[in-house]
Amino acid sequence: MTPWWKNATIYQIYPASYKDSNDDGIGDLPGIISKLDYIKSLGVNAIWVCPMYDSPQHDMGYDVSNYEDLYAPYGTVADVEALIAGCHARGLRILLDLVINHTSSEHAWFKESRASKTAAKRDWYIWRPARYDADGTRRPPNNWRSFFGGSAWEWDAASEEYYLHLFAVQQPDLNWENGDTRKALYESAMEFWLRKGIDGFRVDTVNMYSKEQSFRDADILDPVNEWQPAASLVCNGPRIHEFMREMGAILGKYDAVAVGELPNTPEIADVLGYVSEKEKKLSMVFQFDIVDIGFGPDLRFNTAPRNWTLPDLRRRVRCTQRLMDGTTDGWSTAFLENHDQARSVSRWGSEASPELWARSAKMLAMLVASLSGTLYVYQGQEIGMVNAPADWDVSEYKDVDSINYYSFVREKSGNDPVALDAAKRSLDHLARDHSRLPMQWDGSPNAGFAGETAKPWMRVHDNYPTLNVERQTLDQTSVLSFWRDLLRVRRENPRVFAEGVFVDSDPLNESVFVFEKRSETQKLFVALNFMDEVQAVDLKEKLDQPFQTLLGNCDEEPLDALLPYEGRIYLVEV
Ligand code: TEU
Ligand code: CA
Repeated sequence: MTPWWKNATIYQIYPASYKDSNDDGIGDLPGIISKLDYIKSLGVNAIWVCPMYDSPQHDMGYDVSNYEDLYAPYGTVADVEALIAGCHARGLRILLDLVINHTSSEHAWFKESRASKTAAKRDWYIWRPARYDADGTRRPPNNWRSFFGGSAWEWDAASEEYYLHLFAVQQPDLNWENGDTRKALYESAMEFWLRKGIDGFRVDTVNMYSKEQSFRDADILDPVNEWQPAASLVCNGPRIHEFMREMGAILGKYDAVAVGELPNTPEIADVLGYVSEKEKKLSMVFQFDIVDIGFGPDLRFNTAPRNWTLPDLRRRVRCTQRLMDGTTDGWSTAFLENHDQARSVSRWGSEASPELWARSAKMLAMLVASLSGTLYVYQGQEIGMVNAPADWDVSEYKDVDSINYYSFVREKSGNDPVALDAAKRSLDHLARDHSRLPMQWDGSPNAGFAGETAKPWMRVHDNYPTLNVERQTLDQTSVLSFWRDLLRVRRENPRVFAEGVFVDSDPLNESVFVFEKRSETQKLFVALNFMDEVQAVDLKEKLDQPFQTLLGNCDEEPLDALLPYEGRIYLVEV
């Protein structure tokens, strides 16, 4: 029996930016509840709600100060219970976000831990003494870089030690080596909500809980930077699978699904360690092969638009898809967007004209929805939302990752305008902020995200009068209508869409991405033009059996050419 989540499409919601029901400018749970009928109408099977827990919001809720209560502007625990009931009443399932590599520095546990070196909960976090230079200058315990830049260690003057924070200073890493800490996490962050009937979790940074305990310096991979990336020392550590088995046992008690965020794990054998069915750990993972394309080699933002090639993208697609080639008992995911990624149309499609914007949004939809694995759609992707305009001032970027990067460049360059301009252009291209602009519901002020008197926490995109749900609902040729059709054909042909074997027979082609998906009884041919010019193709030689065109984003369908950003999905019954 195929578990529900294998052939499912899961819709990701970022609570701060989805729907503000009380005009305080912040999205909230009653707002999400008011949109459940819309969500159901998309044809998705479940929602994943990003952290709504109590938090000082230094990292938009990924800094949890109380796992068992809500960030007040989002609502109350009762609102979550109403959201769970609202989902289940519509045949939707609900996943919450599980953020247990770290807590907020405002969490009671951390306050107790930092009280003194001998505090009962001292060992619940990762404290280490300073190192000192020859001249007596105090230094962090090692050279690890935080994922948000700078040292991964913060000096606590009161208790005279450093604590580890792989992310923001306000996100101290929990010490998973301590069994009491794990037990408290399993109860407070997991079972408190599982008992309320949620269907599972998206698990944040799922491979970072076991660090190499030597805490030795990371290899110098970036000689010009004082702090070094430590992914190899903090990801997939020595006890991670022991911890995964503990979590898997709890999830199993509730028959709950778990999708783990698995960065920095390129080897399939390592991925299988997390998602092989017989391991009884996680159900599936988010791998970063596709979405990391185009990132800088050292820093995410040290890059420029369109610095990727189609052969590189195809190779990355194959990296993830090969896990589901019928030879393994593992499972993965298909996604192009989430709250950490810039908008897919801006990264890989076109905004050159309204026609190319819509066509490329549909082309990218056909790419991701034709891939095997559980499909994830991020709020706004279904209407083709795009990056914030490049002429917005840098002050519109609210994300800690963006703010830290811009400050880093300002410091490093001595406030050099050329360097700062390049940094702003990098943020315009790849900042996480682009996925966090308020959802665009209609053409009213604030795009219907909030009432016209509200001041949304993040600026609404200027294009909301023409790019919004209401306008696209009325238009059968809209991106939204296309996504509804696409999810329908995927639902109607689950074996070949969600479980079919991916075959790319032309991996070096630099302009047109034609791939197949094969099941026992059907074959898909997906032909996608990634360029803004007409491309000659020879689809005739592939379509040598009777075929059906399931979907396409242009009117004509010559077998020897594809228009700019044209895509088609053909179905062959074998
Ligand atoms: O993201 C972790 C994260 O940033 C990974 O993608 C990885 O560490 C990095 O990209 C290097 O590959 C999760 C959440 O999705 C993010 O929003 C949070 O900021 C972060 O964890 C901390 O909780
Ligand atoms: Ca609100």
